[in-house]
Amino acid sequence: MSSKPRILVTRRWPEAVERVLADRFDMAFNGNDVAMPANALAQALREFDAVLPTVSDRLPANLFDGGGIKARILGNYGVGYNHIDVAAAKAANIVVTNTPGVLTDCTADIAMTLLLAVARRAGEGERQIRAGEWTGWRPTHMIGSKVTGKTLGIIGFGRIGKAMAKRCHFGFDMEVVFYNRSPIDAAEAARYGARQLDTVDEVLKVADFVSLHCPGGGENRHLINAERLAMMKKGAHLVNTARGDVVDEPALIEALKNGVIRGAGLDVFEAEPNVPAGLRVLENVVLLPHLGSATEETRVAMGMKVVDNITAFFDGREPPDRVA
Ligand code: 8YV
Repeated sequence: MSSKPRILVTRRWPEAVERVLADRFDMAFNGNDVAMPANALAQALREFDAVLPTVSDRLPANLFDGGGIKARILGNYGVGYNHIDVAAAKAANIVVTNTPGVLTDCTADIAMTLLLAVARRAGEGERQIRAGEWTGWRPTHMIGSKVTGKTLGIIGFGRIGKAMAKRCHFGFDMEVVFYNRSPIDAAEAARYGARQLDTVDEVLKVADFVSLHCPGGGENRHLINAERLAMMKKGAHLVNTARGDVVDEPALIEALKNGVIRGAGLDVFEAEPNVPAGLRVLENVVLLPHLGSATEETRVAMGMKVVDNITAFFDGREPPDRVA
Protein backbone atom coordinates (compact mmCIF):
# COMPACT_ATOMS: atom_id res chain seq x y z
CA MET A 1 0.00 0.00 0.00
CA SER A 2 1.34 3.39 -1.03
CA SER A 3 1.26 6.19 1.50
CA LYS A 4 1.03 8.71 -1.34
CA PRO A 5 -2.36 10.41 -1.86
CA ARG A 6 -4.52 8.57 -4.41
CA ILE A 7 -5.44 10.83 -7.29
CA LEU A 8 -7.64 10.39 -10.35
CA VAL A 9 -6.81 12.26 -13.54
CA THR A 10 -10.04 12.28 -15.56
CA ARG A 11 -8.43 12.80 -19.01
CA ARG A 12 -4.96 12.22 -20.50
CA TRP A 13 -2.67 15.21 -19.84
CA PRO A 14 0.62 16.23 -21.49
CA GLU A 15 3.16 13.49 -20.87
CA ALA A 16 5.59 15.75 -19.01
CA VAL A 17 2.91 16.54 -16.42
CA GLU A 18 1.67 12.97 -16.13
CA ARG A 19 5.26 11.92 -15.29
CA VAL A 20 5.45 14.41 -12.41
CA LEU A 21 2.03 13.36 -11.12
CA ALA A 22 2.94 9.67 -11.30
CA ASP A 23 6.12 10.39 -9.39
CA ARG A 24 4.48 12.33 -6.57
CA PHE A 25 1.14 10.61 -6.23
CA ASP A 26 -0.56 7.25 -6.43
CA MET A 27 -2.13 8.13 -9.75
CA ALA A 28 -4.96 6.54 -11.74
CA PHE A 29 -6.09 7.60 -15.21
CA ASN A 30 -9.35 7.43 -16.98
CA GLY A 31 -7.50 5.29 -19.51
CA ASN A 32 -9.81 5.63 -22.51
CA ASP A 33 -9.70 9.45 -22.36
CA VAL A 34 -13.41 10.02 -22.96
CA ALA A 35 -15.51 12.24 -20.70
CA MET A 36 -16.45 10.31 -17.55
CA PRO A 37 -20.15 9.69 -16.86
CA ALA A 38 -21.73 11.13 -13.70
CA ASN A 39 -21.83 7.82 -11.84
CA ALA A 40 -18.10 7.22 -12.44
CA LEU A 41 -17.27 10.72 -11.19
CA ALA A 42 -19.49 10.24 -8.12
CA GLN A 43 -17.67 6.97 -7.44
CA ALA A 44 -14.27 8.65 -7.91
CA LEU A 45 -15.14 11.22 -5.23
CA ARG A 46 -15.61 8.27 -2.87
CA GLU A 47 -12.43 6.42 -3.83
CA PHE A 48 -9.71 9.02 -4.37
CA ASP A 49 -8.09 11.68 -2.19
CA ALA A 50 -8.02 14.07 -5.14
CA VAL A 51 -9.89 14.22 -8.42
CA LEU A 52 -8.40 16.35 -11.23
CA PRO A 53 -11.25 17.24 -13.60
CA THR A 54 -11.46 19.28 -16.79
CA VAL A 55 -14.16 21.29 -18.50
CA SER A 56 -15.45 18.03 -20.04
CA ASP A 57 -16.50 16.71 -16.60
CA ARG A 58 -19.78 17.77 -15.00
CA LEU A 59 -19.76 17.95 -11.20
CA PRO A 60 -23.23 19.20 -10.16
CA ALA A 61 -24.43 19.30 -6.55
CA ASN A 62 -26.02 15.83 -6.60
CA LEU A 63 -22.62 14.19 -7.14
CA PHE A 64 -21.62 15.32 -3.66
CA ASP A 65 -24.86 14.08 -2.01
CA GLY A 66 -25.26 10.87 -0.06
CA GLY A 67 -22.09 10.86 2.04
CA GLY A 68 -19.05 8.61 1.83
CA ILE A 69 -16.91 11.29 0.15
CA LYS A 70 -13.19 10.66 0.38
CA ALA A 71 -11.87 13.38 -1.94
CA ARG A 72 -10.47 16.44 -0.21
CA ILE A 73 -9.47 18.47 -3.24
CA LEU A 74 -10.61 19.01 -6.83
CA GLY A 75 -7.59 20.25 -8.77
CA ASN A 76 -9.33 21.64 -11.83
CA TYR A 77 -7.32 21.68 -15.06
CA GLY A 78 -8.46 25.05 -16.44
CA VAL A 79 -9.25 28.54 -15.25
CA GLY A 80 -13.03 28.31 -15.70
CA TYR A 81 -14.78 26.11 -13.17
CA ASN A 82 -18.49 26.57 -13.81
CA HIS A 83 -18.71 22.81 -14.51
CA ILE A 84 -18.19 22.28 -10.76
CA ASP A 85 -20.84 23.16 -8.18
CA VAL A 86 -18.33 24.90 -5.96
CA ALA A 87 -20.80 25.53 -3.12
CA ALA A 88 -21.67 21.82 -2.99
CA ALA A 89 -17.98 20.88 -3.05
CA LYS A 90 -17.30 23.32 -0.23
CA ALA A 91 -20.20 21.95 1.79
CA ALA A 92 -18.64 18.48 1.37
CA ASN A 93 -15.34 19.92 2.71
CA ILE A 94 -13.62 19.69 -0.64
CA VAL A 95 -11.14 22.38 -1.67
CA VAL A 96 -11.32 23.54 -5.32
CA THR A 97 -8.39 25.02 -7.26
CA ASN A 98 -7.99 26.30 -10.84
CA THR A 99 -5.17 27.37 -13.19
CA PRO A 100 -5.25 31.15 -13.75
CA GLY A 101 -2.58 33.16 -15.54
CA VAL A 102 -0.94 30.53 -17.70
CA LEU A 103 -3.63 30.46 -20.40
CA THR A 104 -4.21 34.21 -20.69
CA ASP A 105 -2.16 34.86 -23.82
CA CYS A 106 -3.19 31.75 -25.72
CA THR A 107 -6.89 32.34 -25.05
CA ALA A 108 -6.59 35.97 -26.16
CA ASP A 109 -4.73 34.74 -29.25
CA ILE A 110 -7.65 32.45 -30.11
CA ALA A 111 -10.10 35.32 -29.60
CA MET A 112 -7.99 37.40 -31.98
CA THR A 113 -7.88 34.49 -34.45
CA LEU A 114 -11.68 34.26 -34.40
CA LEU A 115 -12.14 38.02 -34.68
CA LEU A 116 -9.90 38.24 -37.73
CA ALA A 117 -11.22 35.04 -39.29
CA VAL A 118 -14.87 36.03 -39.06
CA ALA A 119 -14.28 39.64 -40.14
CA ARG A 120 -12.17 38.65 -43.14
CA ARG A 121 -14.22 35.54 -43.97
CA ALA A 122 -11.22 33.20 -43.65
CA GLY A 123 -13.35 30.11 -42.94
CA GLU A 124 -15.49 30.70 -46.00
CA GLY A 125 -12.43 31.27 -48.17
CA GLU A 126 -10.81 28.06 -46.92
CA ARG A 127 -13.97 26.09 -47.62
CA GLN A 128 -14.25 27.56 -51.09
CA ILE A 129 -10.70 26.60 -52.05
CA ARG A 130 -10.93 23.12 -50.55
CA ALA A 131 -14.17 22.52 -52.44
CA GLY A 132 -12.41 23.49 -55.69
CA GLU A 133 -14.88 26.33 -56.15
CA TRP A 134 -12.58 29.35 -56.40
CA THR A 135 -12.92 30.85 -59.87
CA GLY A 136 -10.22 33.51 -59.46
CA TRP A 137 -9.64 37.03 -58.18
CA ARG A 138 -12.27 39.69 -58.72
CA PRO A 139 -12.87 43.08 -57.10
CA THR A 140 -16.11 41.98 -55.47
CA HIS A 141 -15.03 38.59 -54.20
CA MET A 142 -15.74 37.64 -50.56
CA ILE A 143 -15.70 41.16 -49.18
CA GLY A 144 -15.29 41.31 -45.42
CA SER A 145 -15.14 43.95 -42.69
CA LYS A 146 -12.03 45.99 -41.95
CA VAL A 147 -10.65 45.32 -38.47
CA THR A 148 -7.98 48.00 -38.04
CA GLY A 149 -9.29 51.17 -36.43
CA LYS A 150 -12.68 49.74 -35.40
CA THR A 151 -14.19 49.65 -31.90
CA LEU A 152 -13.81 46.56 -29.74
CA GLY A 153 -16.22 45.98 -26.85
CA ILE A 154 -15.03 43.61 -24.14
CA ILE A 155 -17.35 41.99 -21.62
CA GLY A 156 -15.27 40.98 -18.59
CA PHE A 157 -12.00 42.85 -18.07
CA GLY A 158 -10.01 40.17 -16.25
CA ARG A 159 -6.66 38.81 -17.37
CA ILE A 160 -7.88 37.52 -20.73
CA GLY A 161 -10.04 40.59 -21.45
CA LYS A 162 -7.02 42.81 -20.81
CA ALA A 163 -4.80 40.69 -23.05
CA MET A 164 -7.39 40.98 -25.82
CA ALA A 165 -7.61 44.76 -25.33
CA LYS A 166 -3.82 45.01 -25.62
CA ARG A 167 -3.74 43.07 -28.87
CA CYS A 168 -6.56 45.06 -30.45
CA HIS A 169 -5.50 48.52 -29.30
CA PHE A 170 -1.76 48.32 -29.81
CA GLY A 171 -1.79 45.86 -32.71
CA PHE A 172 -4.84 47.01 -34.65
CA ASP A 173 -5.33 50.66 -33.60
CA MET A 174 -8.75 49.83 -32.22
CA GLU A 175 -10.69 51.90 -29.75
CA VAL A 176 -11.44 49.59 -26.83
CA VAL A 177 -14.36 49.91 -24.42
CA PHE A 178 -15.36 47.36 -21.83
CA TYR A 179 -17.88 46.35 -19.22
CA ASN A 180 -16.66 44.86 -15.96
CA ARG A 181 -18.72 44.09 -12.85
CA SER A 182 -16.33 45.98 -10.59
CA PRO A 183 -14.78 49.35 -11.43
CA ILE A 184 -11.28 49.28 -12.93
CA ASP A 185 -8.98 52.19 -12.23
CA ALA A 186 -8.95 54.42 -15.33
CA ALA A 187 -5.14 54.54 -15.38
CA GLU A 188 -4.98 50.74 -15.24
CA ALA A 189 -7.52 50.48 -18.09
CA ALA A 190 -5.49 53.01 -20.10
CA ARG A 191 -2.45 50.73 -19.89
CA TYR A 192 -4.40 48.40 -22.16
CA GLY A 193 -5.73 51.23 -24.30
CA ALA A 194 -9.21 50.67 -22.90
CA ARG A 195 -12.05 52.64 -21.30
CA GLN A 196 -14.72 51.31 -18.96
CA LEU A 197 -18.43 51.87 -19.67
CA ASP A 198 -21.16 51.47 -17.06
CA THR A 199 -23.32 48.75 -18.61
CA VAL A 200 -23.14 45.77 -20.95
CA ASP A 201 -25.76 47.49 -23.14
CA GLU A 202 -23.62 50.61 -23.61
CA VAL A 203 -20.73 48.44 -24.80
CA LEU A 204 -22.94 46.48 -27.19
CA LYS A 205 -24.34 49.63 -28.76
CA VAL A 206 -20.99 51.13 -29.75
CA ALA A 207 -18.82 48.11 -30.56
CA ASP A 208 -18.04 46.79 -34.03
CA PHE A 209 -16.65 43.64 -32.41
CA VAL A 210 -17.84 42.28 -29.07
CA SER A 211 -15.54 39.80 -27.32
CA LEU A 212 -16.74 37.86 -24.28
CA HIS A 213 -14.27 37.24 -21.43
CA CYS A 214 -16.51 36.81 -18.39
CA PRO A 215 -17.03 33.58 -16.42
CA GLY A 216 -19.86 31.24 -17.40
CA GLY A 217 -22.76 30.07 -15.27
CA GLY A 218 -24.76 31.95 -12.64
CA GLU A 219 -25.89 35.41 -13.58
CA ASN A 220 -23.89 35.34 -16.83
CA ARG A 221 -26.02 32.54 -18.30
CA HIS A 222 -27.58 33.94 -21.50
CA LEU A 223 -26.13 37.38 -20.82
CA ILE A 224 -26.15 37.72 -24.60
CA ASN A 225 -29.77 37.00 -25.50
CA ALA A 226 -32.07 38.07 -28.34
CA GLU A 227 -32.68 41.48 -26.78
CA ARG A 228 -28.99 42.20 -26.36
CA LEU A 229 -28.09 40.90 -29.82
CA ALA A 230 -30.64 43.38 -31.18
CA MET A 231 -28.76 46.19 -29.41
CA MET A 232 -25.57 45.41 -31.32
CA LYS A 233 -24.72 47.24 -34.51
CA LYS A 234 -26.09 45.58 -37.63
CA GLY A 235 -22.59 45.08 -39.00
CA ALA A 236 -21.12 43.88 -35.70
CA HIS A 237 -19.42 40.57 -34.94
CA LEU A 238 -19.53 38.55 -31.71
CA VAL A 239 -16.55 36.55 -30.44
CA ASN A 240 -16.94 34.02 -27.63
CA THR A 241 -13.94 32.32 -26.04
CA ALA A 242 -15.47 32.41 -22.53
CA ARG A 243 -18.21 29.85 -21.96
CA GLY A 244 -20.97 28.69 -24.29
CA ASP A 245 -23.77 29.40 -21.85
CA VAL A 246 -23.00 33.14 -21.81
CA VAL A 247 -24.77 33.24 -25.19
CA ASP A 248 -28.31 32.05 -25.87
CA GLU A 249 -27.40 29.82 -28.84
CA PRO A 250 -30.83 29.63 -30.54
CA ALA A 251 -31.10 33.44 -30.27
CA LEU A 252 -27.64 33.82 -31.80
CA ILE A 253 -28.54 31.50 -34.70
CA GLU A 254 -31.64 33.62 -35.42
CA ALA A 255 -29.63 36.85 -35.23
CA LEU A 256 -27.00 35.50 -37.63
CA LYS A 257 -29.62 34.17 -40.06
CA ASN A 258 -31.62 37.38 -40.09
CA GLY A 259 -28.73 39.83 -40.35
CA VAL A 260 -29.28 41.26 -36.85
CA ILE A 261 -25.48 41.00 -36.53
CA ARG A 262 -23.00 40.20 -39.29
CA GLY A 263 -21.06 37.29 -37.89
CA ALA A 264 -19.71 35.33 -34.94
CA GLY A 265 -16.53 33.53 -33.99
CA LEU A 266 -17.07 30.83 -31.39
CA ASP A 267 -14.64 28.63 -29.47
CA VAL A 268 -17.17 27.49 -26.85
CA PHE A 269 -20.71 26.11 -26.98
CA GLU A 270 -23.62 25.55 -24.63
CA ALA A 271 -23.57 21.75 -24.71
CA GLU A 272 -20.07 20.80 -25.86
CA PRO A 273 -19.19 18.84 -27.90
CA ASN A 274 -22.64 19.28 -29.43
CA VAL A 275 -22.66 22.22 -31.83
CA PRO A 276 -26.18 22.91 -33.14
CA ALA A 277 -26.74 22.16 -36.84
CA GLY A 278 -28.24 25.66 -37.02
CA LEU A 279 -24.76 27.08 -36.41
CA ARG A 280 -22.86 24.57 -38.50
CA VAL A 281 -24.77 25.44 -41.68
CA LEU A 282 -24.13 29.18 -41.42
CA GLU A 283 -21.38 30.73 -43.54
CA ASN A 284 -21.03 33.84 -41.34
CA VAL A 285 -19.72 31.97 -38.32
CA VAL A 286 -16.27 30.61 -37.54
CA LEU A 287 -16.34 27.57 -35.25
CA LEU A 288 -13.44 26.16 -33.25
CA PRO A 289 -13.53 23.12 -30.94
CA HIS A 290 -12.64 24.84 -27.63
CA LEU A 291 -9.00 25.48 -28.53
CA GLY A 292 -8.40 28.53 -26.29
CA SER A 293 -5.62 27.01 -24.23
CA ALA A 294 -4.53 24.36 -26.73
CA THR A 295 -0.82 25.03 -27.13
CA GLU A 296 1.95 22.78 -25.90
CA GLU A 297 3.36 25.47 -23.63
CA THR A 298 0.04 26.36 -22.04
CA ARG A 299 -1.31 22.84 -21.55
CA VAL A 300 1.93 21.85 -19.79
CA ALA A 301 1.86 25.01 -17.67
CA MET A 302 -1.78 24.34 -16.71
CA GLY A 303 -0.87 20.84 -15.63
CA MET A 304 2.07 22.09 -13.58
CA LYS A 305 -0.26 24.55 -11.85
CA VAL A 306 -2.50 21.66 -10.82
CA VAL A 307 0.60 19.80 -9.59
CA ASP A 308 1.56 22.85 -7.49
CA ASN A 309 -1.94 23.18 -6.09
CA ILE A 310 -2.40 19.59 -5.00
CA THR A 311 1.21 19.27 -3.80
CA ALA A 312 0.73 22.31 -1.56
CA PHE A 313 -2.57 20.93 -0.29
CA PHE A 314 -1.21 17.49 0.64
CA ASP A 315 1.88 19.14 2.21
CA GLY A 316 -0.47 21.07 4.48
CA ARG A 317 0.12 24.41 2.75
CA GLU A 318 -2.44 26.76 1.21
CA PRO A 319 -2.87 25.88 -2.50
CA PRO A 320 -1.86 28.94 -4.57
CA ASP A 321 -4.97 28.94 -6.77
CA ARG A 322 -7.72 28.06 -4.34
CA VAL A 323 -11.20 29.17 -5.46
CA ALA A 324 -13.15 27.47 -2.64
C1 8YV B 1 -9.32 24.71 -20.81
C2 8YV B 1 -10.76 26.77 -20.60
O1 8YV B 1 -8.68 24.01 -21.80
O2 8YV B 1 -9.34 27.03 -18.74
C3 8YV B 1 -10.45 27.19 -19.21
O3 8YV B 1 -11.36 27.73 -18.56
O4 8YV B 1 -11.76 27.10 -21.10
C4 8YV B 1 -9.89 25.93 -21.44
O5 8YV B 1 -8.95 26.75 -22.03
C5 8YV B 1 -10.35 23.86 -20.18
O6 8YV B 1 -11.04 24.53 -19.20
C6 8YV B 1 -9.73 22.61 -19.60
O7 8YV B 1 -10.45 22.14 -18.49
